[in-house]
Amino acid sequence: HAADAMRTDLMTITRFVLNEQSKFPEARGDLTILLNHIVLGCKFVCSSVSKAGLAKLIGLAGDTNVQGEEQKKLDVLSNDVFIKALSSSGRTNVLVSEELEEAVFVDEKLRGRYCVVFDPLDGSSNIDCGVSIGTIFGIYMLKEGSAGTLNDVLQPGKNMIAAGYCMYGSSCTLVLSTGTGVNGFTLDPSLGEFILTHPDIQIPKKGKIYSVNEGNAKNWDEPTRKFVENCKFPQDGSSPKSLRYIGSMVADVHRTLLYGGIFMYPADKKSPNGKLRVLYEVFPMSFLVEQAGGMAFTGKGRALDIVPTKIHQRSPIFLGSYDDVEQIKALTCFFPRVLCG
Ligand code: P6P
Repeated sequence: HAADAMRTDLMTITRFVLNEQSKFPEARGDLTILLNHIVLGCKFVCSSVSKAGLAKLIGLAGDTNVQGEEQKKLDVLSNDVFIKALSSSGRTNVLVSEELEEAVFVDEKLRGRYCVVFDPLDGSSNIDCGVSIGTIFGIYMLKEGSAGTLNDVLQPGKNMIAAGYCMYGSSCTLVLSTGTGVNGFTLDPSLGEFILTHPDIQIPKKGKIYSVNEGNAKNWDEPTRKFVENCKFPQDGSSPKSLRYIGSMVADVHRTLLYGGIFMYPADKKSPNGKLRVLYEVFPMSFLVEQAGGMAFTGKGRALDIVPTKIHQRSPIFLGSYDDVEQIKALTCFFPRVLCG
């Protein structure tokens, strides 16, 4: 009967978010409406990504985005879909997209109280070979008394009220936190609904996996080099960790959340701030990892404490199982990389 109950008592993401909203009597339902529009965007991108091979959507669109990378048609499509879905919700004010050099200020008639920072299709260089890619997003409230300026999206990550990602892989999985834990939903294409499949995700306290692009090892600083060395040749006689690196942040972080371990994009001599973007990669993933009981560290301090000054700025990141990130923190304090906060 339990299985039947499960089949008939479907916990959709819409129902789940409404349940969450009911815990806050003063809530006006704006976040629920905003999240529903984000879910719509994810469903659209999921369908486009799964058809890409057939619809010949892959291949270069000819333009290049602000990062100087060649823009694939799916990037352009995903960005347009999310900008339209977010602004038409009537709940957003300032939007930042990885694909757009400048922030978007929503038309006055449609303005709301939330600001969304997002990467519409992260890892898109992997599209053509079928590796999982994803949408990453973070949500801020407008600052007190603000009518919507750049400062509303230059807040530290700890001010986010929600964050999540949608991974487009063998299945379409949306992982979300609104500040009271992390939950995963899988799209049932026959229903067109995201169903709760990973309730209350808790990241294992310690993991057996380390995830980093070893190709950058030549340029790493001493703490990173020492930590990776320990993963491969443990001093305490424990067994070496396994290396798993997909090169698509959403896939690497999703595996880290479910299986444990540490995901790193460290600073190196070539890129002193690492590669990943603070607003729409580091902050949302750090928010989720902390909500799941893990830790997110920049090599200098807590990732969510960064106060951004530019919307596309980068930061090094070490995130995952609490005990594993503790180790890299301890090494950082031991080696004179920076003064330890
Ligand atoms: P590298 C993908 O381009 C991305 O932005 C992230 O999704 C991923 O974690 C990282 O870059 C991979 O970078 O230098 O290892 O190829």
